[in-house]
Amino acid sequence: MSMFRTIVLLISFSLISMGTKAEVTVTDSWIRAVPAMMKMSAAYLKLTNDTQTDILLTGARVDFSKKTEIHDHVMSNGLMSMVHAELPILIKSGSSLEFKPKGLHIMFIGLETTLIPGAEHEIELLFDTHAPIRFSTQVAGN
Ligand SMILES: [Cu+2]
Repeated sequence: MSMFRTIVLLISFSLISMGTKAEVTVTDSWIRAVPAMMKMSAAYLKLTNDTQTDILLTGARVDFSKKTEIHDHVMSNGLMSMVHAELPILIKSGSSLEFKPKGLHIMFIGLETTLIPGAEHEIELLFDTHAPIRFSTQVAGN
């Protein structure tokens, strides 16, 4: 563990022990259910940075898909298309970032599990200078 990372961890621990609300939280998360033959899906969520420092989202990781990427949608010539989001994504202290249909999303390519509505799966968000955040979320219908 680098010195810088150790210092960042110490700072976050001391903020927690002081009783300050200093967390990065995930809310409103869900994974889109897809038919078994479809090997792609996406997840949506709201990420809120209540810590005193800006954080940088660098990626996501799951154990049910060959690839996990962060995508966005762009409009060009009246058509909406999917693109790789530019990483890392900055989430300033006190602000939040929304992943939603037709916008930013966590893309799963090469699904290895059928995403059945109601099933729970874990997603891990990866950051620069912040520990990974692992959370459980539910598969929901379209
Ligand atoms: Cu996508």
